[in-house]
Amino acid sequence: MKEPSQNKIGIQELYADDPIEADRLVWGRESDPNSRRGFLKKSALLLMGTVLGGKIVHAATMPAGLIPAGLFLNGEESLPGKHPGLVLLNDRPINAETPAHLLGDLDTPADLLFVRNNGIPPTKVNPQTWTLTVEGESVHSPKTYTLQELKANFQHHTYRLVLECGGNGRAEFNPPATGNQWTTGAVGCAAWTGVRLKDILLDVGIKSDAVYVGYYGADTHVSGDPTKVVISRGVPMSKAWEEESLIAWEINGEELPALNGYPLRLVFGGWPASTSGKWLTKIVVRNKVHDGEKMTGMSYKVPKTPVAPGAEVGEENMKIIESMPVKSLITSPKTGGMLRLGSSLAVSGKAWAGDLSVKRVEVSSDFGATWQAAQLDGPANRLAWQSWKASLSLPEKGYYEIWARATDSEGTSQPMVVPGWNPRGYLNNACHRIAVKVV
Ligand SMILES: Nc1nc2c(c(=O)[nH]1)N[C@H]1C(S)=C(S)[C@@H](COP(=O)(O)O)O[C@H]1N2
Ligand SMILES: [Mo]
Repeated sequence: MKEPSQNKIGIQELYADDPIEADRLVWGRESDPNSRRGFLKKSALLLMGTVLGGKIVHAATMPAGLIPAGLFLNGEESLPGKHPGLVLLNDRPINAETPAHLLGDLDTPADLLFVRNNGIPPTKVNPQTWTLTVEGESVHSPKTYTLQELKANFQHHTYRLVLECGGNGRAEFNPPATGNQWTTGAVGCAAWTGVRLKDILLDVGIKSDAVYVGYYGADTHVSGDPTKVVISRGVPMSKAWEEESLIAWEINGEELPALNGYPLRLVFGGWPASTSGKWLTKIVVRNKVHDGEKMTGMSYKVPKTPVAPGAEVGEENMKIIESMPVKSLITSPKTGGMLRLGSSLAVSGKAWAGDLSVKRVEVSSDFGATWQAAQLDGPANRLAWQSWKASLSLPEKGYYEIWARATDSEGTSQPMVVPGWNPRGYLNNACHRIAVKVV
């Protein structure tokens, strides 16, 4: 399926010091529909048809991730409270990622933060009556707080924290893994405000045998079965006690978007975002590794030792993902930009490294043969992403790829190709690449 129309856009210039109005400058398709596995599920297409008031006739050839233009006819965004630039991967449950060129802000705006729902968000949320209960084998006695009490009785803290889905980058694994075919956009870093989980745990009183905390949220299972838990994951006590581990009600000074956990959620920066429970109603303090929904089985786990692509791996040989690996994104220019020969190309982006920090970012315009150091800012606080920028000169007319590679504080760099295959397609931290033409 070829789509030549966009290639006919006339030559546009990218000026080095110009903020890039990306949509005018694209010479190719931003994503080749042939390269994207996972066309929208039949059920999703049917549902979209209902919303659009008629079936999508050529649904079979509709590229994955395309949001039907009809959804925007009234100037409405397809997802409530979210930016129209998000790419919808699934609509039941809703999953949408952020294109790299929209992630250039130091604090990802709330409407640009990706959405990863495993179930159906609660529809009637009343912050006045919302409560959080802390219970489990390892609390002395359970305690319930209203949202008002959390806000009134504990110190507020704000941290910039990276949220990245463990499955970000999954689309590149081969053999493919089932699940949302995230490309690069299941990540963001925002200023989260709330109370420290630690302060609440201390207030409740935790026994010395505590091993893990787990969460429960108010979302419901896609099947409609009210007895089924959507997801209930968690973190070991060492992460729970960290100063940056928050029970948050604000993002960048605003209420949480409905799709991102309004009115209350956990935020564990640097860990798979599946630990950051949304629509938070309950925290359990366990005397063993939490065994909630999607803690057990193969979810959010990778093989203990490397395996060949496509290998069958038994559960006993899998381990729970903890800190996320070092990674970076080129947020400007947007892939597909054109540059006039003789001008230098300003490249910039973000880099992050799970529980660690990033000590170096390099860029390459020759497929990794040579690398040039980028100027790298420090993080706003521990577990925040870091901005970087570089200026490249591209010597002659033609096609280039710009690659970025980050190295963490312990000296581990991003791989240039897709790293270790794993059955569920987690932790792809391969270098991000964009295309640029010099004309
Ligand atoms: N209650 C609840 N919490 C949840 C989820 C969910 O489906 N339900 N999804 C988890 C997963 S897998 C991810 S990646 C993050 C996504 O957070 P976001 O949608 O705010 O970006 O939320 C996590 N917390
Ligand atoms: Mo996730």
